[in-house]
Amino acid sequence: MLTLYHAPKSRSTSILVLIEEMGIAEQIDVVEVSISRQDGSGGPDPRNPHPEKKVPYLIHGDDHLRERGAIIAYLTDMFPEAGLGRPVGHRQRGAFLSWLFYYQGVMEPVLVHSWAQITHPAARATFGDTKAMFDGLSEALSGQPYLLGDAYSAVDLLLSSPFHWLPEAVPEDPVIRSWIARCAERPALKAHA
Ligand SMILES: N[C@@H](CCC(=O)N[C@@H](CS)C(=O)NCC(=O)O)C(=O)O
Repeated sequence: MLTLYHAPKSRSTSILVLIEEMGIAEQIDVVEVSISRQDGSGGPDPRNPHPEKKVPYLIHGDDHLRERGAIIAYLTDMFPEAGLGRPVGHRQRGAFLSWLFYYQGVMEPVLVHSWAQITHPAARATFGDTKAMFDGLSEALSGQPYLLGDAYSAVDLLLSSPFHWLPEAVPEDPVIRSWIARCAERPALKAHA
């Protein structure tokens, strides 16, 4: 059995949406926990096994996973028949992993720095800026509806996720706007909005 630690209106909602998209809800026990919120509300939940009391956190037997990208790779590998991932041996395995890691390692830091109005030459040299990030997304999406081509996948779910909650972060670029709108139409996302 798999157990997901989740807090409403947090990043772990992306994993609930993924679970619904994949049709694997019956195989995952969801435990709702409290977390410390940026407005000072909430607080760490002693029942949450995450080492920093964050969500999402996934437990499978003795194995523990943190970070949405890792959890997404794990679940899509474990249930390949759901079609949301790109298993080992698939011709798009590298592109799939690259987008997941790009989100965690570059895109989210760039978005958080921009939202918090933090600029520093070292951050810029390491992560680039919002223009480079949006130009890259726009290029990847020009001529195709989703990041990996014609089919929606878990990378669309993860990379579009911040824009559903932070509309002010959505750029003017029509290619990116229409991709976000397509992703927002997914019934699984609407069910957890
Ligand atoms: N990089 C992590 C971020 C996890 C994270 O920061 N989650 C927030 C909720 S949106 C949290 O649990 N905050 C509570 C805390 O920091 O104590 C991921 O994408 O999974």
